[in-house]
Amino acid sequence: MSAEPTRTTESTAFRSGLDVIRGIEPRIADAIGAEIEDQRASLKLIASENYASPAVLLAMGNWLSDKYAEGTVGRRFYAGCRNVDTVEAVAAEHARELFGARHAYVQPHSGIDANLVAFWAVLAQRVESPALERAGVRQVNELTDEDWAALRRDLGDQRMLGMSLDAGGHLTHGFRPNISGKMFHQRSYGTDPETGLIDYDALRASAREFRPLIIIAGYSAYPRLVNFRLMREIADEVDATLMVDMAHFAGLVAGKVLTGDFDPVPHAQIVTTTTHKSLRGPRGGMVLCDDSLADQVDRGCPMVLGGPLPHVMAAKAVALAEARQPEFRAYAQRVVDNARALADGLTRRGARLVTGGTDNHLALIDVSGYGLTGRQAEEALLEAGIVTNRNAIPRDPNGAWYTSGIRVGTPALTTRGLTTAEMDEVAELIDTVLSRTSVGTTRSGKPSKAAYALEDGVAKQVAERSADLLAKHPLYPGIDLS
Ligand code: DSN
Repeated sequence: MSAEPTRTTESTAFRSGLDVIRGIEPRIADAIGAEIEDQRASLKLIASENYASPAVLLAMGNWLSDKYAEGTVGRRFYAGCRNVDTVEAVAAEHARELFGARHAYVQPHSGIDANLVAFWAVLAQRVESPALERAGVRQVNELTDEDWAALRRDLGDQRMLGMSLDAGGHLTHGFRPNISGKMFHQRSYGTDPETGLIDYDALRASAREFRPLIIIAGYSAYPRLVNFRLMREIADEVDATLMVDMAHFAGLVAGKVLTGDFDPVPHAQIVTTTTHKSLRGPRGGMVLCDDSLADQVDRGCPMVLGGPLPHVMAAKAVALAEARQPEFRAYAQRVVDNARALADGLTRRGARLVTGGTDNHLALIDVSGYGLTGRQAEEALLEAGIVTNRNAIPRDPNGAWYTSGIRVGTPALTTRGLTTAEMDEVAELIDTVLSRTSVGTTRSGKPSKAAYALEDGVAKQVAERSADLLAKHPLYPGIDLS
């Protein structure tokens, strides 16, 4: 974490803030205080989480939150947006510079919002439809019933090719429980059963046959690199738009660990991301695109989004400024080094990893090798103070609820300062818990996919070792709320 400003300043800022909140609703002040203590005490391996800096957190707690600012910089539907204009322009400038993008739109409130903006922009650009054109330029509430009927007809047959969920793809990439799966006919591409890697030949064949409007790349549980140059080549061959959702690995792109074929920005026409994962910013989303999509993307609000969250855009600007510092490159490299050390440590102890290892910030443990479901493993690890999440593995026999996988990621522990040598100790703790957990039973004595039994004393012993490790790397050392 940044050493500036001083400990005293940070402590004063957060302590004073909590005092003010406590005066109105003490339970909320207590919950905020308890959250930092929980985070300090746990070994956080959730691949999509991180610890934002005090400057990022503080940028969100202020009166920028009070402003409505629908529209874009210099062209708002509300008066008095001078300061919001500054905030949004600075955030977008940092985003463009950091990622080398032609255009940046920093308003989306989350990853799904960023994806919806991108889907709409591509539809508006690519689908020939007078109704769609009208929808793009009018306020949605001005559309007539006839406009809506025509719109549904014109949009009815659009197709999206996205990575399958069990291969590590994301729900918002065209899957049924999500609106994207209702907007598009979706077909999935997956991974090779032998290697676990994306099968680009199969992807190409599928794209030629399916003729999607959008090929979407990006993942939330794939532990290897994606060749975006090749993906663009395939997209061009079938006249599809390449969209990359880099939410998970945006920090690795920002930190120049993913470059050349593995940097999505020069290859995709449109790139979306969240800002709170490896990028270490506030909870939110962002869209980067080339000039041809910029106007449509800027119509995200009011087409898809509500009014922007100016306080969160301010925090995005701060986080992006941090990510432009040389230290962030060192951080991104350490995230990957740590993930590799963790994966090696697990493999040496006999754990089975999907694809056999990792090239990015995450690894996926196939816990069926320990005789467990993901659900059992997740809960046993949590009992010992290790926070992970269960995740499907390719062709998972236990489905998306119980799963056979545990996803582990290193962005958070790396922010905390853990080293590669210490990741070996983390691997030891994970392996200890998993190898000493057995399948529990239901009340009627049948084996249960949810129940587990951790040997007596293991949780305590692992929690103590984990506390020793974490004590060497205090979280938010500049903040003392006592
Ligand atoms: N929920 C995020 C993750 O954990 O990967 C993705 O949206």
